[in-house]
Amino acid sequence: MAKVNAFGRQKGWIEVICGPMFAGKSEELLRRINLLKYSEAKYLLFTPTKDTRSGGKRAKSRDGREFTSISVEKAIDIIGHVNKASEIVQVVAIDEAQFFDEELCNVCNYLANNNYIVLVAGLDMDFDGNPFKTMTNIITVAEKVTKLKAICMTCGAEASFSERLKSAQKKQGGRDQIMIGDIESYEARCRHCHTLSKANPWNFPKLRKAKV
Ligand code: TTP
Ligand code: MG
Repeated sequence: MAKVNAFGRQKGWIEVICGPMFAGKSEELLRRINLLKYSEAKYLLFTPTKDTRSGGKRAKSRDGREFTSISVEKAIDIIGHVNKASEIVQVVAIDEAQFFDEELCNVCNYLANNNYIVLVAGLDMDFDGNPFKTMTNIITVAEKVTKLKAICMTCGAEASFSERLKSAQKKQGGRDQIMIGDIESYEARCRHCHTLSKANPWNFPKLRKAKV
C-alpha cells in the first residue's frame, strides 16, 4: 500500500512548549488551544495546584488570555479526569508542567499512546540552569518541541535563562528549586547576563576567554 497522507493518519503525539520565564509559553499554549474552536476537537486543560499565581483553576497568559483549567496535585490525577470527562476529549493540555512530579512523563506517553494529542508548556531550566527534570524527560520523548526565547532584561539580547533576583531570594525561597513568583522575583536573562550560584557545576577553576 502506498504511504500517502501518512501524517493525517497519525493519532496521538506530544508537543512541548518550553523556554524561560517571560517568553510567552502560556500564551502559545492558549493560542494552540484557542485554535481548536475551529475544529470539533474537545480539550481539557490542567494546571498544578502548586501554581498559586493564577489563583487556581485558571491558566493565564501575559497577553490577557484566560482559560478555565482543572487544578490537580499529582500527575496521575490527570488520567482520572480524562476518563470521567462528560465529553470525549482529543486534546490534553498542561501548563506550568515543571511543577508536576516526574510521573507526568509516563502520563503523557500513556495519553499519546491512546491517541490523545498532548500539549505541554513549562520551564525547561530553573534559576540556576538546572533542568526541571519533569520537563526535560518529556522533551526527550516529544514529537514536537518549541523552545521560545524571551528578551534579556539586562542587555536586550535573546534570553533563555531565568534569573531569580537576590532581593526575592532573601525574602522568600532562598535557593529552593520551586519558588512561585513573577516580575518582582524573576527576570529573563541571556546566558552572559545570567548569574550562576557559586555551587553551580559549570564553574570550573579557570578558563581563558575566547576572543570575540
Ligand atoms: P512561567 O509561566 O514560566 O512564567 P511566565 O508566565 O513569565 O512565562 P510565560 O510567559 O512564558 O508563560 O512561570 C514560572 C513559575 O515558576 C513562576 O511561578 C516562578 C516559578 N519558578 C520556580 O519555581 N523556580 C525557578 O527556578 C524559576 C525560574 C521559576
Ligand atoms: Mg506561564
